Amino acid sequence: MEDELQIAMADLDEERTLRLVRERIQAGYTSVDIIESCRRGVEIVGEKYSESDYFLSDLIMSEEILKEVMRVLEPHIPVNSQKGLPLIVMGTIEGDIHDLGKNIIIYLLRSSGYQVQDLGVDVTPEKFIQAVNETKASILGISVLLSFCVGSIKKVVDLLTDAGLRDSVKVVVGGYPVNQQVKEYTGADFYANDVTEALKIYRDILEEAEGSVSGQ
Ligand code: B12
Repeated sequence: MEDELQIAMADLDEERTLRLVRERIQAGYTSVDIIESCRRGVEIVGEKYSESDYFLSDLIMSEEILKEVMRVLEPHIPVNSQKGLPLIVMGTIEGDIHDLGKNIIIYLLRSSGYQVQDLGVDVTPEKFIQAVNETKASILGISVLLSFCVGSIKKVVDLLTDAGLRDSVKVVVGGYPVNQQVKEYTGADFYANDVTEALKIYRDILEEAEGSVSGQ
């Protein structure tokens, strides 16, 4: 099915994109649906960049439009102040400065009541371990958009194992190049490259934790 919003985003037409976002909010679309249409549009921007139809300036333009979309969308994202949810540490892996997807996931998680410590971008494996140690977080989220940075995620998982923390921390990796193969190579527990799957993973981890507590 043709998705007008996805196309407007892929065309880097800011005015049309924001108009469609506002129309969809009015029409009752969920924020997840709206974000997904935009993400797919931005994916096309990336493909056009790979084919040299778009340039670096177009990637930057897609960033600006996506930030505006989030500014329009954020006041409409429902807030759930559920208490006692697990603490999540999250960051973009060393060498990589892409953070739009990570920031969206963090925003949605915080809106759902999770506490999230955001380490930012270009985070070294050592810094991830230090943050897990300091916060005692039980979930570690790592974002990666550049394929050649995937190796550093494996290093994070290896360091967690060396520190004796592997069994107490669920590792979730996310981002455009992430798939089952990346999950297996890095030793992560879960992977997601869209919002719906990402939120489902955190819900599943929570349910599993609650199940193991009530089952004790
Ligand atoms: C916007 C963009 C940029 C912006 C980033 C701005 C920012 N603040 O993030 C700028 C212009 C800075 C940029 C720079 C570069 N980019 Co760029 N960029 C993109 C683009 C077009 C969109 C990324 C994006 O924001 N998508 C929208 C968000 C919502 O989607 P997402 O990130 O996938 O996140 C979703 C899911 O993956 C998931 N998710 C994400 N993180 C996490 C984490 C967890 C824990 C979970 C559970 C889920 C999750 O949930 C999110 C919501 O749905 C992509 C194309 C693409 N296909 O992704 C290229 C792309 C990633 N860039 C690319 C490249 C090559 C570069 C540069 C090297 C270009 C250059 N010559 O300088 C630099 C690298 C700089 C660096 N060191 O990091 C390539 C990477 C190729 C590769 N395979 O490695 C891509 C794929 C474009 C392409 N097809 O060639 N880029």
